[in-house]
Amino acid sequence: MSRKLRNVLVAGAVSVLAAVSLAVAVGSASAATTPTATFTKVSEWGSGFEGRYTVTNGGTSTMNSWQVSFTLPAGTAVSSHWDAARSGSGQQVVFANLSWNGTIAPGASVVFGFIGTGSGSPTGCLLNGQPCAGGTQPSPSASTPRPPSPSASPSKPPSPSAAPSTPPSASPSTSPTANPGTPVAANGQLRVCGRQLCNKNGKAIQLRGMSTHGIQWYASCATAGSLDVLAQEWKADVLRISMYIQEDGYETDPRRFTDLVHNYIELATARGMYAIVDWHMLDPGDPNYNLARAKTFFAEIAQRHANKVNVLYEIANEPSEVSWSAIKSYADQVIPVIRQRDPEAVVLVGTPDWSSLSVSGDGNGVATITANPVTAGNLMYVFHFYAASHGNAYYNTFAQAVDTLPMFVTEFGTQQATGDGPNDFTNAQRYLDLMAAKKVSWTNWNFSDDFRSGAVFTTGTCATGQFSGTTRLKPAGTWIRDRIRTPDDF
Ligand code: IDC
Repeated sequence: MSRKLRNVLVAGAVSVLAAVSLAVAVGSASAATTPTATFTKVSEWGSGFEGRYTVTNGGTSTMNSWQVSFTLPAGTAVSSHWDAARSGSGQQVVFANLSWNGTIAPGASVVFGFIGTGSGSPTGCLLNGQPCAGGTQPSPSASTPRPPSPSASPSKPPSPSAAPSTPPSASPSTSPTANPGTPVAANGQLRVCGRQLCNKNGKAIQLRGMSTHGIQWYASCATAGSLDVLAQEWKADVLRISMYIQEDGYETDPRRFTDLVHNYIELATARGMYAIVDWHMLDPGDPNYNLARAKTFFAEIAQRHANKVNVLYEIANEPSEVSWSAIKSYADQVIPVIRQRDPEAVVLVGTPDWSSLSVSGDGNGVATITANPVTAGNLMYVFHFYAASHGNAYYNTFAQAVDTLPMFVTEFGTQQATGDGPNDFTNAQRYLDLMAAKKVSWTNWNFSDDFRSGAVFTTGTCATGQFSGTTRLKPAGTWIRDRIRTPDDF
């Protein structure tokens, strides 16, 4: 059976399971004339579940804050949550809005969620002290169990922005819905579940793909043709779009670079790949130096692509010579800008000392982050390594981190940290084996024809447009292509 067909069948089987899993829906947003909070079990896996509340303003005046409280039966508990502040004690759970999602216009909704342990469901739900089913005018279907509503599904509706917002140059020949069996069709909206990345059915998955080189230099290597090869021949799940801020990047022409990124997102989407928008800050190493730029950029990107399920936001490539608390402060300011517009997308945050989890610094990165995590949920921390430079100290820290924190390796090379020099495939394979075992997703540096050994194509390839096959690949390119092509376990 072909890999693609198998993916479709597996995805179909899993979504049937998800659809028959218990969905407890309280209230009917469409019928109520007052605010409602609707609960859905998005997925269940025996020992736990992902729960989601949709708070809908069914009234006629704007809501400025919201609080949802409920009771869980003994043996059921909340283990993690996102997009709400949690209080309450024992079996009594209270979730309230964060600073950025308290305002709900009439007719609009806000979603927050949590991972539950056990198998019970909430009861006695109150929204701002009133029954969640709709205050004084509960709808007739108030307590009738029903399947998850489309708005509560983890998959977003087909993107209305795909057609009108597509820059002409990106005009994809195929739409995402015309690509059944692609990674995005199989997995839909991703969410961080515990320390892992889960697909729309709540299954932990691993994505594997490539990072572009800096798009200010190597745009000719990331084209419709090369991305066809990446998606179809290499069978990549994900494209990282690397937009430098300095070094002739974004800061020189924000409009042009924002449009380039829009275009790459459309190209990845049309090929059924996930797209990581990489804010490639490098020097200066303090992400706060580019804070205002990052807010402007991510506001537009998140606004435009909010209806897509395949965009991940990497908000700081490699912080350096800066404390974790400064990085966290930056993340706590940029993430709300994204979440306000695209509430469900996974966000990736770089870690100290060139996304080494501080291995290149004080070495205490995992403990420091665990003690003072980024405020928002549904996010992962970033680790980068270069196999010919980064031996046991890096490996051991990473191995510790993957059991503790949600991790995503958005950059690694089989060579030295310069992206050049001899390959150490043995050490690289050690990292890849760990990432496969733990289902840690990765993108490799880089999909270009730069002269360095870490650029997959031989110099001059991009100008020819001949990306297919293996004849134009450097050793690192052949090696990584084989490891991306391996069948996925979606
Ligand atoms: C390198 C490129 C090189 C470019 C340089 C610019 O390979 O062509 O001149 O950036 O700063 C990273 C960075 C990534 C580096 C890469 C290899 O995120 O930008 O690319 N690397 O040095 N961190 C560790 C290694």
